[in-house]
Amino acid sequence: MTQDLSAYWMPFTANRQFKKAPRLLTRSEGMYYWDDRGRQILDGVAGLWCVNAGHARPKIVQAIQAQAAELDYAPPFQMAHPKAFELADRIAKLAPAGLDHVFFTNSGSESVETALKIALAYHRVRGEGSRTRLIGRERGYHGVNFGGISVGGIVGNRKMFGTLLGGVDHIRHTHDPARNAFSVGQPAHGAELADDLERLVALHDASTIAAVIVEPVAGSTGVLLPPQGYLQRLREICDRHGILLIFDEVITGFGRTGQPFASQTFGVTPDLVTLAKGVTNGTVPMGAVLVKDTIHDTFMNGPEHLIEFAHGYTYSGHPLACAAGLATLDTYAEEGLLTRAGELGGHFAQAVHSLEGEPHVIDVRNVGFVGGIELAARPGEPGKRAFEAFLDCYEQGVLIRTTGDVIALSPPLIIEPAQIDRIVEAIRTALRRLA
Ligand code: PXG
Ligand code: PLP
Repeated sequence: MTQDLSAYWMPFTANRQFKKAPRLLTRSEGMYYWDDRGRQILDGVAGLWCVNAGHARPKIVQAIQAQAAELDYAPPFQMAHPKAFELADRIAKLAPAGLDHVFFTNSGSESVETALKIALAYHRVRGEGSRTRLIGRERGYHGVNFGGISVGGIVGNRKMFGTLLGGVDHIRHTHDPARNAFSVGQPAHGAELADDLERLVALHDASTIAAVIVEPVAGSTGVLLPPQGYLQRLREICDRHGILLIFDEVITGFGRTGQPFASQTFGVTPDLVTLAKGVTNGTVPMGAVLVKDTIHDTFMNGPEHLIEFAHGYTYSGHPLACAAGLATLDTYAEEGLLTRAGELGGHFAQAVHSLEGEPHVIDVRNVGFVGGIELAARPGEPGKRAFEAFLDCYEQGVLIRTTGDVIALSPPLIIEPAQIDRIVEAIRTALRRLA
């Protein structure tokens, strides 16, 4: 590397370590990346849980190129362009029934902020402005903005940043390896953990609580699945107390769990859904919030010349993102990708669970095309063993991702069985030579 790497302060990266031995990707196609050494690397993580249709898909590439030449930007406030309406309609048709309205953002983090604000404003508009409390869950990841880290439950993402949002509380996480280790699919034990919301209702009173936000499957924190019956129970408790239920589907959206949305996989419909990543196949930043009709309609009152919801981003519904999104949804539909993780999920499950019994492996978790392989932490060096496995796999030409001591797999939905096997064998090889 002749280039000076110092100016770029890299996100969520050990900057000094990285810059001593950079890993630079220079090209991508289908299931593969190529790096600056010209090596081909099998993508086991869909970039960062987002390139669900695989890389450089021609239809998406062409749509972005054509859009840039035709209409580069259109102001989204008191103005619009046709593709924003078209994409909103297409997304609403994929979404669980009743979630027919779409508010565009530019990332998962912005989607979370937007959903929390919709929840607060909704209660106020309908005359229950005392509902100001927001409830998250321990180990939750909801992006990095202030609302998201406040309801989030990852201490490392919170502790440096002061007092965060007031009026936030958390229910307990559902991770219970003592009872559920090596469960295939949803673990059997832990539905009763949803009752922790009743504890917070008893403490704060339902009349002060606006919404609860959870990931149907927690990704960033290490692939935590909802115990059987847990999400249903959470839904029931929210209904009983008039609390809105928000599913953060930033990683689970767009086919990751075997249905377009995890709400459909698990048969539980929330009031608001946050999405991002897969909506444009990772090509152009975009996020959105899906909103239940009754919530949306509550805002559509009062004088028609007034703005109903004082919120929005300069780049909400950006033309390039909308063009990319439409071509992405076409590609998903043409190739049946949004249900492929269900169809091939059996092979994927078998492959990742074959790592049970390998050195250091203390749990394996899976749903659709999501795999979590948890390693015992090396004493005094949390995360280091898994990171070494990541480096080893990269040298073998396979890109995996680690969070703490969990290896998280989330391959593009176009992956073939032999490629699943190759990823798992690379991990096996790495585990067998790791200290
Ligand atoms: N909610 C959830 C559930 C996410 O997984 C976000 C919100 C934030 O999205 P943006 O687009 O603002 O990054 C995410 C993002 C990982 C990893 O290592 C996962 C994410 C981000 C960074 C790393 O698993 N997910
Ligand atoms: N900061 C300033 C000074 C701005 O004028 C704006 C938008 O106009 C923003 C921040 C917000 O930027 P965005 O809409 O891209 O989130």
